[in-house]
Amino acid sequence: MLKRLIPAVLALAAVLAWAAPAWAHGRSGSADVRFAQTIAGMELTVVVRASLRVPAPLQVDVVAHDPGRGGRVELTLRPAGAGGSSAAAAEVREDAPGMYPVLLRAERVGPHELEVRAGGERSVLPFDLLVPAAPPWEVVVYLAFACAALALVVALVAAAQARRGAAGAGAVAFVVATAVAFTAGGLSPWFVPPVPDGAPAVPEGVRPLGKPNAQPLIEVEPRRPGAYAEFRLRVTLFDGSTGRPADDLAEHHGALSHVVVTSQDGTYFRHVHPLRVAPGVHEVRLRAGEAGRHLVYAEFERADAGGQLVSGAFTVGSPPPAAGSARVARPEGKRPEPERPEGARPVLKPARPVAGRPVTLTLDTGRTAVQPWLGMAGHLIVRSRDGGYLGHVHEAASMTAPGERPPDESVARYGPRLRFTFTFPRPGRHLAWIQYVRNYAIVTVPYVIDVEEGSAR
Ligand SMILES: [Cu+2]
Repeated sequence: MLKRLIPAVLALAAVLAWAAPAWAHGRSGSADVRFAQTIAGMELTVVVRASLRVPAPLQVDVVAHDPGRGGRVELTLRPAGAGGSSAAAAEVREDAPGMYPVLLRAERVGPHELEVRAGGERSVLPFDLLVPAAPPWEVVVYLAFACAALALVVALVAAAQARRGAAGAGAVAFVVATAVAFTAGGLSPWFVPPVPDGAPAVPEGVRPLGKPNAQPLIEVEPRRPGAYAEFRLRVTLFDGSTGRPADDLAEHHGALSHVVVTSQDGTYFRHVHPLRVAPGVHEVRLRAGEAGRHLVYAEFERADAGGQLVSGAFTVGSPPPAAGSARVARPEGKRPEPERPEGARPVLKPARPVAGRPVTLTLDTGRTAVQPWLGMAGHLIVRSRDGGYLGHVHEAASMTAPGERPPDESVARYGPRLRFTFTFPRPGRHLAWIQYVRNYAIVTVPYVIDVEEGSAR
């Protein structure tokens, strides 16, 4: 009996060892793809839902976190190379944050482009359309159960005909097949998941994290935006060795790139997600605040190169005016800066944070049903007063392990308390902004934290 089991178990191990090699940035075939986009005055997250097969309808949700003045958001899905495209549009309503589903059609797996158009702006987002592949162990389990059923029938028929030899063989085959099925099923959580259909092949000899970082260029247009005037901020990424555009950004916290713009004094704060207007070129339209120096931070991740945080600066307004000249007045009818919501007072523990030691910041939002934004229930962005340092921390309760699926925008199960743990590297005054989403709308809570010098230990 045992002798017969051993070859079966060895054969099973051989089949399962035929596990596919790990592939770059191992996104599972059952994960959604997210692109946060700041377009036409709206803050959107475009979510390409995972599909189980192709050809089939493909659901894309346009999540309007800040619908601004609203408008039509046109989506076009285009497979790389030949193949027909599919288009549809969502009508985002002014002051109606929420989810706007759109149905496109996917014809095949592999590299695709999703074009997003709104208000005369356009972004082209490359992604791989994946479909989960059947893992080898699943095939083994199904085959083994089929064999077990067949063996059971043979054994019963043979027993009914009083053929003891055949009945015994059938019974043994049934036991072996059942053992194989349960062994494969029971061990499956430890097997390497199969490469999804449509995933890019990893060329031989390519090491993960083997690419150099991208070289950034941060520019604004016009070079000196007027106070309260519209301007364009552009992040251009090059490959340092070839000089060609670095156009291989991976999805990083639900976007290709994240940009934070703050005025030196911190009264102006924008957390936005540029459009990919050309290979390696990421652009966002913004409206300036008061005149003065502004700091820009861009966070992104080049595939196989790891995450990067780069910074730049620009000045709003004309050169310092002569004494006594008039300041540019704030235009009427502009929406005021977001107010601090009722009850939102962060609590620090220890109350006087010390440089180099962890501090826990808890924000009581006063409400439950906080929703994730960019995969987290809350974001804490910290800047030193001079702007030389920027930190980004995620809410503790909503952190996911690598490979785990981030919570969906529609899941309103966080809060009322959001908790962040952070270590300030240097003492001094720091500006902090806590951001979270409720009823799909982004709430920003500004805060000032004074960090004390660490005593000698
Ligand atoms: Cu961001």
